[in-house]
Amino acid sequence: MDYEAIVIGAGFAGLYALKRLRDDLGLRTHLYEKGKGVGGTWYWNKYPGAMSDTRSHLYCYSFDKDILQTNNFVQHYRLQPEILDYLEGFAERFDLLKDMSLDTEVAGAVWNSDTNCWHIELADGATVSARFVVTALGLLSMPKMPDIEGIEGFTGEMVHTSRWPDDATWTDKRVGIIGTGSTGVQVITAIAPAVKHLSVFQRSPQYSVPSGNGYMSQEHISQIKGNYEEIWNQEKETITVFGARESHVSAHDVSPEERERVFEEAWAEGGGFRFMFGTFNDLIADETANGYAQEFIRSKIRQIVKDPAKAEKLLPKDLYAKRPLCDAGYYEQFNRDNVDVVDVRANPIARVEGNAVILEDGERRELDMLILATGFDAGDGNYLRIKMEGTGGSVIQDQWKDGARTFLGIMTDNFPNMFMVNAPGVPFANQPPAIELQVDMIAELIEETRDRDATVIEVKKSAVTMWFDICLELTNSTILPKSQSWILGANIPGKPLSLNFYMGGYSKYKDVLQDIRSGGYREFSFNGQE
Ligand code: FAD
Ligand code: NA7
Repeated sequence: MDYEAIVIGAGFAGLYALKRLRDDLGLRTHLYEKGKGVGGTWYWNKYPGAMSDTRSHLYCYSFDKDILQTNNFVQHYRLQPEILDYLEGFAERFDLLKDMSLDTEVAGAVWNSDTNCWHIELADGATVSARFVVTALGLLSMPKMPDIEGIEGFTGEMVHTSRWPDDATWTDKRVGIIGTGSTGVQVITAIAPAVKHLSVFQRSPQYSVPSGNGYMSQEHISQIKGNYEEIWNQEKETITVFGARESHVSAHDVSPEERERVFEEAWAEGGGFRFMFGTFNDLIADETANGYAQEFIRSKIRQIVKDPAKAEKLLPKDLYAKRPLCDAGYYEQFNRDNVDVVDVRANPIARVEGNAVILEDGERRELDMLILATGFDAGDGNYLRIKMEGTGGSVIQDQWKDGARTFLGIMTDNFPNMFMVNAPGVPFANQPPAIELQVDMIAELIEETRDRDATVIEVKKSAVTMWFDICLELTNSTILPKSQSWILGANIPGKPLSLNFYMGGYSKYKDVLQDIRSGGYREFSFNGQE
């Protein structure tokens, strides 16, 4: 056996897993990452305007109190270069790089029931073996390319936002962008002032609120640093841990004037999660409550966008139930003469020819650069592209053909000793602390296996089925199934329902883990024993 544990992926999840398994459990551990550097999401997504919209002091590992004291975050939200710098610094500080192979893609993982080991196949054909594997392949990591005739032959510069090259330039160019999700909104806002012309090919208009990003006062920063432990403790009792002060008030229980006041206050303060979860507690649970928020944001769009024809195209008419967005002046960009919105639902893109995007009505837009902000095959996207074979010839692609099924998002049946971070079924919450919960549980389960003098841990199918049912029930108690987005896998044509999230959120997930502990880990078998 080459290693006791192998970790795949060097984002927030993989880096923390390597540290925990190697330093705290003392396992001989190695990490493989297909990127040339560490950082995961923040290594790949270098597009202009990329930022996290979780509060700066919460978009980091919560265990790492020292680094926050020395880390100089200055704005409410961290921009991509700062987050990448933070993760690179984390890898350096804990001396993680010496146990990693970067630029190394994992192509397969096959379980050997005779030796109770995983055989990991690397893309270059080499094989390594390990007792345990932690796959930290990313929630939003496998890029989704649009299926448009002729696009691969585009003769200008074409770039997917999650594969943004360091030397890309857009100044004074004729740029087209497909996609107006969180990414598209950030890119458009960042590049609009500099480009010669921007054609925004919009399929679904978006609800977005101001981010409210800006520099924090020194007092505010000192106050956070001085009370950091307490802030995290309080946050960890919330559902989302986004720092958004979740509301306990229904939108139905206040007068129309009070609703307006609450929405105005949230709009002025900024933050997408703050707006969706901090105004009223039923915006994602109740269509009428949701409708109040929709109408408020639509009225803001009408006020901001001066050209009524453009404003009409930008007005979302469906539910406010995708991942909540925020921006640094998105709608304002459409007041520029050089920025245009093309409604590709009404007039779809027919094909790409040479350097032009051709619309169904025959209109031809010649471009120097085409930006694809078309999102990701979320959740199981990276899993389904690896050959993964568990016990008795089980293959992940077959096992998950009707949608991914996991217990807690960290393990699936027939795949002993294989743990996952951020696979479908993880809490809908700020990611770094949610990742810590999962990785800590994985470390605990490996320790439990050792304490029982066992070499094999496997989750029971009944636990996987139970977790799926819980996730389904919670999702069905929201209006999410009525909206089409990556949250339930609806952005990938033909993809079955993908329950990417446990909608109980962080604090309830933490309670579930405690129940498992108190119950003696009966959801798992150890060396085949109950
Ligand atoms: P990732 O960071 O995606 O890392 C997975 C790694 O696995 C990647 O580096 C990938 O190259 C590697 N990998 C995959 N397959 C293989 C393979 N076969 N072989 C080798 N390596 C492989 N979350 C929030 O909570 N708040 C936010 O504000 C927020 N903003 C976001 C903004 C953007 C633009 C995006 C894309 C995501 C955002 N997220 C946000 C979600 C974000 O993905 C998580 O917060 C977090 O970074 C996920 O970390 P991870 O380690 O699980 O996955
Ligand atoms: P999203 O949120 O999935 O957005 C993708 C966008 O691309 C969305 O506007 C899509 O329109 C659009 N899209 C995708 N394919 C096409 C085609 N073929 N034609 C036209 N438009 C298309 O991805 P993001 O990267 O913005 O954000 C993902 C997450 O990363 C985000 O939630 C953050 O957590 C970070 P649609 O809405 O499907 O009509």
